[in-house]
Amino acid sequence: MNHYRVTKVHTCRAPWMRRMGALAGLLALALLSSTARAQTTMPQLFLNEIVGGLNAPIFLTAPANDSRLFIVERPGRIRIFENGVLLPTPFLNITGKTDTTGEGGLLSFAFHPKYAENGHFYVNYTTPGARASRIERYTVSPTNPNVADPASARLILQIDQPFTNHNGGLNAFGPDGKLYIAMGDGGSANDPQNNAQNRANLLGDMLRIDVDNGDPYAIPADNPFVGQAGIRPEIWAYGLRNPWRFAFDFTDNQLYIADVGQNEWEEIHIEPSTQGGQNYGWKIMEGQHCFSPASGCNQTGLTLPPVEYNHSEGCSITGGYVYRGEKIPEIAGHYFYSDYCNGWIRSFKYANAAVTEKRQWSLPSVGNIVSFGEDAQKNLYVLSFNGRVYRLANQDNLKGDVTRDERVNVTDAILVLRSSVGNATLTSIQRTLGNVNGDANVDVSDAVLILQHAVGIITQFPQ
Ligand SMILES: [Ca+2]
Ligand SMILES: [Ca+2]
Ligand SMILES: [Ca+2]
Ligand SMILES: [Ca+2]
Repeated sequence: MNHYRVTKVHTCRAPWMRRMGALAGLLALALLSSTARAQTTMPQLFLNEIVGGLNAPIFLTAPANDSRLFIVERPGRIRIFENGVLLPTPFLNITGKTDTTGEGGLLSFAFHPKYAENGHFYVNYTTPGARASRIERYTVSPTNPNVADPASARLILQIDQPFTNHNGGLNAFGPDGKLYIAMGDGGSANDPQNNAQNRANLLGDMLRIDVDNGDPYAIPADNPFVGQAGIRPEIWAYGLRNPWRFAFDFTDNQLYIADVGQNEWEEIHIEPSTQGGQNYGWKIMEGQHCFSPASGCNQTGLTLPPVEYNHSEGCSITGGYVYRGEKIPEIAGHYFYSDYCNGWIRSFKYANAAVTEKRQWSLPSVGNIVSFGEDAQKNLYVLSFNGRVYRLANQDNLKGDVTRDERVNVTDAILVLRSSVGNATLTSIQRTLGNVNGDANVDVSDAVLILQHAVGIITQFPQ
């Protein structure tokens, strides 16, 4: 194209012609963006409260092919939520071995991929005063699937902690069947011992061990630093500050690590789960920015995060999961995360080294989000500092479900009927869900429609 000619023609046009041109451009943009919106219509998501009254819920998981939810309470208990009931007896109680000093406590656990056969699971907790991080294996009772045997404890790994914060804390098995353990830089601030860049210790690292061989574990032969002098062979990747939560996407075989930042930047690293050896940069860098030194840092060999956000938008990243559940197909493949201080929930897709579809969801506030969790059906959960656990849901699927058990049945119709005669009071969320005919009121006509839906006379509510 002849740039000079284009410029010349443009400058010769009358002012009104230029305005018309600009208007046509705006119109085209508007049409384009409306097309884009139509192509990416997303459901209205909703956080459906599943269970409350927990004591500092901090992690949630489940064994494969199991309908139970296992919820970690930070003081040292694992609770089971089964068939709508929080069982009074904990699955495991190790409150005598841990306390919640600093950022300590029982921080997570992982079921062995062959839990159904061997009954093993692996906890990650800090010893009293957060003096050390301990990885222990426990085994379920041979006679009661809802209770673990406290006497089955077996120490797998202990890592001394110099400070009470930045203990990492997540255990998870990868697609390769190896146990991955996220370790923070030890704590204080600004990594005073330079632990994240020092591969002679296990602080500030992602570890990978083989719990099916060795005593108490074996080093996988394909760990990236095996045989290198002065480097701990357990290290899978390093240069992490406090990787509080990380997640494997078993569909795309990617590892997402959400690393909590220091003063300015929260970051998410995404790498193929088969690729180890990365230096994720801390404390040379914080996010995509030099930290020490503050400018002109040597970035050679560093792997930078494809996603970061500034402390103007939060204070501490809470990493989540890539959604792979069946109930909300529109968000399949989207990675969800939050911020502990601001409580928003955001997501994006990551493929071919590109981040797309970044969005912040419009959701009711549920306070400080401590962690996400995933059940055996790959439903996604949000755990709040308020002691409650919420399941991510499509609000349209909840229409008519005023009891919010994700089933529309006679109980819902009765509750709406009772509220219409002043015998029950609905919350504003219940009113939104119960107003199935979309008019101004929640009344008998809604109850009738819900009843018809419950017994199969209708399969859809009027829009
Ligand atoms: Ca620490
Ligand atoms: Ca280290
Ligand atoms: Ca219901
Ligand atoms: Ca209505």
